[in-house]
Amino acid sequence: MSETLPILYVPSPILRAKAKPVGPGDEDRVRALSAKMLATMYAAPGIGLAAPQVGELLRLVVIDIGPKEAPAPIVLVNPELVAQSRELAVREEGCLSLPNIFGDVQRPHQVKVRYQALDGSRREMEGEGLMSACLQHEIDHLNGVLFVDYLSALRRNMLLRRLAKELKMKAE
Ligand code: K1U
Ligand code: ZN
Repeated sequence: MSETLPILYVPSPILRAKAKPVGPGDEDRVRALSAKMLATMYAAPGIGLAAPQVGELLRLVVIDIGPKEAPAPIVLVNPELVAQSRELAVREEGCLSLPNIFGDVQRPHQVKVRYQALDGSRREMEGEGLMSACLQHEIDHLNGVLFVDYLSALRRNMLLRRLAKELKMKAE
């Protein structure tokens, strides 16, 4: 198992920045980083992780929504949302960068995502339900968007204030 990385919490400004595309020549760095991201995601535990959450402003995401007994990791390099259903679904989301904060988010029920695999090959995948929410949540991270941005300002501010208080108490 690879080493794990510290996860950044809100209000880190890195979580609000736009990540840069992975380019030619980044292969070794991205392979090593994705292994550490998967180890970090499994240890958290979580079902997804985007590179900015571990301080790397790169368009790189890892996902595994499967059961613990049958790991099915997916590494998405430069993922792009290319299609989405009109049908919407509401699901409760959490975020490893917002510990113990949960909220109901409405998003397209189905999406199609184009990305590159670690070997540079071009791929497409479709997801619905939890996979769709996870793909959208992780791609949002690459654009500096957090799930709380979809909540009302009142609810978002209440949750962010609660988190700030909890993190301050933990640090004392
Ligand atoms: O990106 C992240 O912060 C990870 C996040 C992904 C996510 C969760 C829910 C909906 C959409 C995207 C998480 O993994 S939060 C933790 C979580 O959902 C979970 C943890 C353990 C078991 C099952 C789920
Ligand atoms: Zn998140």
